[in-house]
Amino acid sequence: MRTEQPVTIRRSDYTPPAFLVERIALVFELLPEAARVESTLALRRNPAAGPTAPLALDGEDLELEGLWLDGEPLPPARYTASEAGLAIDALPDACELRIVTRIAPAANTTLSGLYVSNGNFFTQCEAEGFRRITYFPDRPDVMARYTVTLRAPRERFPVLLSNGNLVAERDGPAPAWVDGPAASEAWHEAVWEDPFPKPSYLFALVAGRLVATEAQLTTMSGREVLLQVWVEPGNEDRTGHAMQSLIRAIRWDEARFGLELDLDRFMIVAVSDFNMGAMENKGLNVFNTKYVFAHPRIATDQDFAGVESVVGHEYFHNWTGNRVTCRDWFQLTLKEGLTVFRDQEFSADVMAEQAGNEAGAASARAVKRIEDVRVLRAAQFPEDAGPMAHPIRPDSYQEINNFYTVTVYEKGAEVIRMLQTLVGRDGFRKGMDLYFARHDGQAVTCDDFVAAIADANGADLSRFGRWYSQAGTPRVVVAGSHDAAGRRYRLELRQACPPSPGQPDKQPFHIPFAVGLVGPDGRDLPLRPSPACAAAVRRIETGGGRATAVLDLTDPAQVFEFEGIDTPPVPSLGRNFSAPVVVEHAYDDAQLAFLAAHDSDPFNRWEAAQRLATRCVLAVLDGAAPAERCAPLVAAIARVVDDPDLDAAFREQVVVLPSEGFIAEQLAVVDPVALRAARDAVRGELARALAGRWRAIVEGLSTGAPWTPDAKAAGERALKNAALAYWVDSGDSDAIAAAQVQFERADNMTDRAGALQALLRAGGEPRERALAAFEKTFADEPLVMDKWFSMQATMPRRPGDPPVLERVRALASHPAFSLRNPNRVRALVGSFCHGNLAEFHAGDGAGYAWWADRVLELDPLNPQVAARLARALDRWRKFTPERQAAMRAALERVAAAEHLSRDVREIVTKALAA
Ligand code: B3K
Ligand code: ZN
Repeated sequence: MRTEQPVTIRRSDYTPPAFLVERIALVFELLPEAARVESTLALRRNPAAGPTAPLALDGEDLELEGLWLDGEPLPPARYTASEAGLAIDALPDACELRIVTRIAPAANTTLSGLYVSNGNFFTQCEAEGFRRITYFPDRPDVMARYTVTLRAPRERFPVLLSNGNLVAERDGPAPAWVDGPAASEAWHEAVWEDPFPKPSYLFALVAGRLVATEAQLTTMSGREVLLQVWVEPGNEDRTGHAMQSLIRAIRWDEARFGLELDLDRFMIVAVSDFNMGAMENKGLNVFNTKYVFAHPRIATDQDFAGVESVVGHEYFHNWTGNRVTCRDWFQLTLKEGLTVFRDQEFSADVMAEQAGNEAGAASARAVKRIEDVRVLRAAQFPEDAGPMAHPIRPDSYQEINNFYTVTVYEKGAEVIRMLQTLVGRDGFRKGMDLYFARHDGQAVTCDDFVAAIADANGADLSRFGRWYSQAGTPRVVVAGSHDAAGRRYRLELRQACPPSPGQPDKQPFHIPFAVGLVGPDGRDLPLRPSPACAAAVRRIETGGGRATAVLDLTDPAQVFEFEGIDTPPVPSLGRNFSAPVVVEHAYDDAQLAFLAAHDSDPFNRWEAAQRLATRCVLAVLDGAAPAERCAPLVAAIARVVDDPDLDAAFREQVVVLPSEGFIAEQLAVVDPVALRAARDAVRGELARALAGRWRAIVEGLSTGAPWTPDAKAAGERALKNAALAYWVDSGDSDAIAAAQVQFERADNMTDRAGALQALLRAGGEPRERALAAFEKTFADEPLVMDKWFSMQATMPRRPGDPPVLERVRALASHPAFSLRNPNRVRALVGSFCHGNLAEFHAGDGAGYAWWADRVLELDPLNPQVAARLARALDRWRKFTPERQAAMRAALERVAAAEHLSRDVREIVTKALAA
């Protein structure tokens, strides 16, 4: 394996490529142990680069067989070869270069480049995997037209797929270089042509024994297109939801953004060994089976939603990412933030449409918003406060794969959402239209995107650019005061952003801050800004009993005054989470309970209940008596649970307490064991005080009616399962019996896994019996076994239990576990290290030593997955001193390893840096 000195790549060092590739013809001769790749490049000197610059071809782990320039062999003296590729000097301004390389797909455990999974070939080229297939200027600003010929033994690899359109298929002889049994097999070939120029990271091939589910669709302009979902034989019955999601995504992009599918054929292929969720290769999306397979027997409602959103996400990349791509990898959020925003909107629109009426639609949108904000706060806020903090457009990196982060993706999506909030939904559409009119077919920057939004709307977004250049989560501190005599309410807003690595001081951000004022009767007060601040009030939205002002917060401190306010209102701040900031305001418990009951903004109703819950946990952690301290929370939650006007999905969001990870971020020093005890104490209060209600919910919603996939039924399942867990926590033995019945009789995975989760909380015999039964039933379903691994890795430790680490250790030797499969690693090792705070950080430091061993074991196999796992210790400085010392020792042990990938090295050195 390679051991590399850290090299830092900087955004400011960007230079245009010396040569452009007009066309590339690739011929693959595929055998698992050895593949031959012939690449013919039509090169032209880039007028934007110097007249003598050498051609730089990236290459990694390749065996070079030969090079030909305009038909003549190129002697080694004409080029310089290094670990990182080839440089060729003194080339004519236009020329043809032919390169033959050999690679070993079956030996490729990194799952980057060309590899083998279950006997089939797959590729993954983003970000820099194409260079592991052939020498090429492997950078997104080199866009070429591809023709791809695939040759392989016909029996073993009947299906040969690549990007674009299939132009020929024929049988042929085995290639001359092939010997042994493969030489006597019958070979065939397929030729694919992609009409659209694309960067190398969007190249893909798939070859093997696969079957397709198909659908035909007429696009908005009347073109007939073929849609295919390819899976291994036997899995056809679980592709329906992915196909329906694809069709919905195509329709949605037509309706919302006027964007049409531009190919005659669009394919999705499922693979079980995959480093991430899915990949948007042009016309040939490759997906982790987790985001394709959906059948109620094996997939939860959350899995169904995940499939829909990832299918949407990859499809939406066809315009935001593929037609218009990134100039360089620092611009990654240009495609990722925008595409996450688009998939969030897609899911929200689909959920709202299913709701049927206006109130249901608003609630469904709020639920989606809450889910997205939970992810942001649980994962991105900590990242933004830790050693890997970076702006959504980073300034430097050592390994780009380490920057496919929640910051680039989820915070990036929030930044796009703020742009939409600033210019309005119609204005945003105008901006998108201008972006495509200007940049279709180009590789561009984030500045180009913001300029299109600004120019289409005549908006001043000069300060807004700071969201792209500054890391850290801004804090907005709000003080409110009522002037009874003047009948005015005054809001004073101050913003500040903590320092982050390399950025000690921050400039103020342009924050769209949505506020409402809730009057004593629980209704929104009409908003009349005083003339002095009116210019900074961007918009007042009314309708449906709501009055929300969108304020332009651009300075470190600003004052907003509203007139005609007779009695002190309760301010509703940052409605619908209008900006990715932390909002601080001195609410008292009664005000939070009031907002939780009345706020016209459903997001902030949830938010108020979460604030109340967070405070309870923090107070109990500080020694407050749970029963007494939790009374206002219990009352507020009871009120929401009892509210017949609220749908089940929303009520479920309100009863779920903030995560340990989120609460940990509110603390200066974290003792995860104490934190879990405090949170469990608050849970216990809710469980016991409302035990009758939990029981009633479970019994009321356990109708025995057959499973249906609709949003209403899914919401009811979610609420029922949350209630079941509380009921079990209340200590009522009837609850355990009810969970066992549900576990045994469930006709769908949501209810079966929900019951199992509840039984894991119960512990003891019922837990072990259910785990054994689950394992037996689903031994042949890897994705379900992942749930089995992950539920045990994240389970609580009950009195008398050994540390959960012991169980996790044993599970790592389970025959269904493999360090070579990223889903298994995430399910067991990732879930434990990232998702079971109290057990991973149990006092003795054994978890950290185990973590270091796993990182070191995984790194030579798959650096990308190892680097993700390595991030589990990012926040080590936040913990108690003994834990800090043990974590530092574990990090140092990893950092001192003799052979370390660039990926893991960057993570651990940044974690250890001051
Ligand atoms: N663009 C890919 C992610 C590639 C990750 C490379 N380490 C999937 C997506 O965001 O749609
Ligand atoms: Zn993406």
